[in-house]
Amino acid sequence: MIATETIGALATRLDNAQTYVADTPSLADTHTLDIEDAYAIQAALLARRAARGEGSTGVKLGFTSRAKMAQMGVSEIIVGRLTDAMCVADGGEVELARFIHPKVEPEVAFWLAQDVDTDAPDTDIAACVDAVAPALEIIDSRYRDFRFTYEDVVADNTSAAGYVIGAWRPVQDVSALPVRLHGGSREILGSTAAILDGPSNALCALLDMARRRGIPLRAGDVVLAGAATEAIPLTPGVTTCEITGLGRVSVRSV
Ligand code: 0L1
Repeated sequence: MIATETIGALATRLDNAQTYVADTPSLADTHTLDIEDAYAIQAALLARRAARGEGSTGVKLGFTSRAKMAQMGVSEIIVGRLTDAMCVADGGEVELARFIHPKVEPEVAFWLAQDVDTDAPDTDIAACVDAVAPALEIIDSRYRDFRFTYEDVVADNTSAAGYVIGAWRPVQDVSALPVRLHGGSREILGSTAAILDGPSNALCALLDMARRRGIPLRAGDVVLAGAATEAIPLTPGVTTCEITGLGRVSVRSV
């Protein structure tokens, strides 16, 4: 484990990269980090945001597609935190100048209606979910030229930068719904099945991660279950995610 001062310094570096919209080299260029260090840096980064008044709104999962895991050479999902500063209203506007090199992904969002008891061995996390919605996640890696390691991404709060949630609906089967992501000149088709073979598997994986990493899952939290397709650049104009049977959600970038 690296020294506490180093954790604080690296969290400050990532926080400044986001605040001043200035990319930073991979932490791995100068530090040997393990996954515990990476989550400790993420926690320190979120503590800085909380100290500025940002409220926690939930969690997001990353590397939930088999293709992305293979690309990164890993077999474990990653967890990041969402805050109210990242939330954009459905159909609302975001300023591209807020970001370094943003991309956008189509996702399924779950809404937790009750606290999840992460200590009990038989917790049914799906039973704590009250609603489901289509979502867009804006990711904005703070690393120069997208050059990062697995630990770098975790430290950087899994590239979390923004999210948009469509209309919430009662819980339904979302295991294999067609997905269409459209933005700029790009249209990507996919399926929610790409999210760990069904987003409800992502919930179980989240519970496991929450137990191991001491992440609280509270009533009112949003859970972004992971990307259903590859990410596309966030470009000026409207980006839409449409999930057949679940609805659509959009954001306008200016
Ligand atoms: O997929 C995710 O949301 C995790 C972030 C992956 C790293 C990146 O492409 O910025």
